[in-house]
Amino acid sequence: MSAMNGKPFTVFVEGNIGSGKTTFLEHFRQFEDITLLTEPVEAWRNLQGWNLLDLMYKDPAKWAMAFQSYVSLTMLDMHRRPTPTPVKLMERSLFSARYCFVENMMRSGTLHPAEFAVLDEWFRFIHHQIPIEADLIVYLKTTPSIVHERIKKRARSEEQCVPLSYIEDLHRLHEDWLINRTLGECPAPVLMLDADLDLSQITEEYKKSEHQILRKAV
Ligand code: DCP
Repeated sequence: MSAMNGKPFTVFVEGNIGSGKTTFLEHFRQFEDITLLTEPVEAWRNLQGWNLLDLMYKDPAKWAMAFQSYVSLTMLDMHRRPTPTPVKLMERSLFSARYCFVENMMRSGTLHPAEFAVLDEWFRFIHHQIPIEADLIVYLKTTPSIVHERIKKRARSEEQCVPLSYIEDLHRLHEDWLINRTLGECPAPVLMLDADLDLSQITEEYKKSEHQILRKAV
C-alpha cells in the first residue's frame, strides 16, 4: 500500500541513550506497510571511514561541532527520505539533536557559544524552510541509573566513559522538551512508555503503542 497523498504518518522514537529505541523500532518489523529508519548511529560511526562518534567522545571540545553538524545532515536525510508506506518510524529527529544534545553541549561549555550559534542558525533555517512531518512522538521514558547500567553492559566501545551525570543531564532535557514543555518546541503529541522494563516485559509495553501507530497502516 502506498502512503495516501504522499504523506506518511510519521513517528519519532525518542528517549535517552540506551532507552531501547532500536528495540522499539524492531518490534514493528513484523508489520507490513511501515518504513523503519533505524540506527543513524551507524552512519556516525562510519563517515567515509571515520568514526565521528568516537572522535567526539575522545575529544569533545574539538569534535562536538563536526559531530553534531553531521548528525543534523543524517537526520535531515531521514526526514526527507521518500516513504512508500502509510507509516514511517524514525529513530530520533532533528529536534532531539538540537534540544537535547546540542543544548547540553552548549550548557556544559563543550560547544563554544559561536559554534552553538552556527548549529542553532542551521536548525532554525532548516526548520523554517523545509517541511518536517511529525504526527506522533513515542517517548521511551527511563531512569538515568537504569540506562547507565545498560550502556555499560552493551559495551559500545565509544561510550565506555559516559558518566551518569551526562545521562542525567540528557534525561532532564528530554523531560523539559517532551513533558514539562519548557524547552524548544514539541512538534507532535507525545505517547510516553515505561522503558525501564527489561526485555522480557517490554513487548507488552511496546504493544500499548500499536493501536496509535498501526491504525494508520490499514
Ligand atoms: N548522540 C549524540 N548526539 C546526538 C545523538 C546521539 O552525541 N544528537 C550520541 C549518544 C550516543 C550515540 O550517539 O552515544 C547514540 O545515541 P542514541 O540515543 O541516538 O542511540 P542508541 O543506540 O543509544 O539508542 P537505543 O539504545 O535507545 O536504541
